[in-house]
Amino acid sequence: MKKFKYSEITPEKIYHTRRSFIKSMGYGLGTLSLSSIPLINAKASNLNEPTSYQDITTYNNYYEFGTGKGDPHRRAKNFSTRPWSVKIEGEVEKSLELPIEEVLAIKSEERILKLRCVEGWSMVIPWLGFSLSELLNKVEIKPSAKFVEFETVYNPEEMVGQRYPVLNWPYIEGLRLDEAMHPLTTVVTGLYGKPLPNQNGAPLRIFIPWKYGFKSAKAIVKIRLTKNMPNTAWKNASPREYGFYSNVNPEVDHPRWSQATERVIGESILAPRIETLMFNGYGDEVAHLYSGMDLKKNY
Ligand SMILES: Nc1nc2c(c(=O)[nH]1)N[C@H]1C(S)=C(S)[C@@H](COP(=O)(O)O)O[C@H]1N2
Ligand SMILES: [Mo]
Repeated sequence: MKKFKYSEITPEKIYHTRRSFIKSMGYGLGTLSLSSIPLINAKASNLNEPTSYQDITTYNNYYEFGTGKGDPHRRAKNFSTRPWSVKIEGEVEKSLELPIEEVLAIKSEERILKLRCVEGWSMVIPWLGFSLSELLNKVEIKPSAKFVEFETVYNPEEMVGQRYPVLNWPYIEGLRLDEAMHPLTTVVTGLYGKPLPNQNGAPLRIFIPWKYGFKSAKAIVKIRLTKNMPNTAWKNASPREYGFYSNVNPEVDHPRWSQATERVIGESILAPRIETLMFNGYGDEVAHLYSGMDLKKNY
């Protein structure tokens, strides 16, 4: 399976570890591509150790199935992910409805990316997926489109959490169009080389590694191009706590807790928390999207 270019996906710390590893081997960066360094060679940072399949699939946030971390894996077992289709609509010349089979036929690759939850924990997940731009390029986007909205399925029969007004269902998330077109914005189709488990967002979800985990909506049925900034589920629930951008930023505290550090899921509870990095460590790739913006105001 083709690996995504490391310089584009690897959190900063690991990236630098790899660079020094390469240097210590006496190779120049010009002669040896970063992606040819096996994962096993750069263990200096705990960020580099993928979280276990067990933890990734049993410690979840998916309020449609309950607010407990163990609820999704217990309650999503029989969730129906077929038949399924994804509509791309809104500010496009012609809207498109793609059967899930066509989406899954797009070539996925392994992308080892870190998830940083706004609650202060993180995981490293070997996703399978492809860039969202590949899907968006299937439609002709009108110049009036400035944002992209993602909508999770509404199915209270099977999603017991949707029977309660915990959030304003269906779950809506959104990105600015240029964020959505960034190659790191991933349509996730699987993890650990397997189809995506229901609790992780089957049959498809998005993943934006430099933003807090809640931006990465699960079980998507609609992708809507819009003129105006989407009214996202979490911003709607608590605008003071959750902004539209929600870039990982250790310098901007959540009103109720610091965002400076994070707990690594899978480590002993006695293990020290690690430092949270700006843009979750993907700043080299994405910081340019926000040049000139006050990220304290645009949280
Ligand atoms: N539809 C939907 N998507 C969602 C959520 C949710 O409650 N509903 N939770 C979000 C949050 S808060 C996080 S941290 C991630 C967790 O993804 P994971 O369970 O695959 O680790 O999913 C995000 N996507
Ligand atoms: Mo989260």
